[in-house]
Amino acid sequence: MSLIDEIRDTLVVGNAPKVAELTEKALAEDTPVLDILNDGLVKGMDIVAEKWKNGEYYIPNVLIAARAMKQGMQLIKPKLVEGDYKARAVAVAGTVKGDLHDIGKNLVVMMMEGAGFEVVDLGTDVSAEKFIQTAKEKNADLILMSALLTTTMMAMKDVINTLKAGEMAGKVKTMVGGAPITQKFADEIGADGYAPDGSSAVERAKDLL
Ligand code: B1M
Repeated sequence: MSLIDEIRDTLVVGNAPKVAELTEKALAEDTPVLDILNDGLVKGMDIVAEKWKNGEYYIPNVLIAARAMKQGMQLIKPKLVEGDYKARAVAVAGTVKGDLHDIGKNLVVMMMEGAGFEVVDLGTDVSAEKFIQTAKEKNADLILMSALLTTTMMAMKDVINTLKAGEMAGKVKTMVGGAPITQKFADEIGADGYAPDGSSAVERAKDLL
């Protein structure tokens, strides 16, 4: 079994110290960082998601796998952010109000930082006011919103409507993403951009600026 497959399978069983050890080993062997991310860590999390859906895994299993994912991500972050570019633009990122999922958002943040964006990460459960106030304080070019729940998707619309009604209207672009988000939904709520994953988020953000 390849080292990357081992990372994937170790993440699925939630063994965080082992995921960290294998990730360090893969980095030491000069394994491409995007292979570790996409074929190891993200694929492992996909399997966890599938197991949860099938009723084979419960929330504690998902949480320990998420912790292992975070450990691996922390280790590859320095490599991902070794981008060639200098601060391309400033983005404010967060998971919208009521939503605590942050793995995908963290990945998008890392990819954006890797591409030279300065990202102010507000974490999870972020209100419209917090997004907009921070964008104003940081003189940001972009607001990046993530949502994983069908019940929290509409919070993205609140951010966009509040933004359009205030003094920051037209001064900052908005981009949305997350498992239930589609281009159609992004258009409906008036977001400037949508991306299905971290790499396309970087490309879309570059297009918007
Ligand atoms: Co939650 N959860 N969860 N969960 N969880 C989902 C989303 C769910 C689909 C599982 C299921 O039922 N099949 C379901 C939502 C159903 C729905 O809304 N229709 C669900 C539910 C129901 C819940 C709870 C309500 C469960 C409960 O308590 N009864 C609860 C809600 C808590 C809350 O938020 N208020 C809950 C809790 C949790 C945990 C805490 C256990 C844990 C989160 C841990 C954490 O994030 N720190 C968790 C997890 C891990 C998941 C699943 C299994 C995996 C999500 C994930 O991390 N995926 C998820 C199932 C699934 O998605 N299939 C599920 C890996 C990650 C890399 O992908 O986040 O999609 P993703 O991000 C991708 C893209 O979407 C995109 O790029 C990323 C990289 O490719 N992307 C963007 C994301 N943001 C972007 C922003 C962009 C651009 C692209 O631009 C700005």
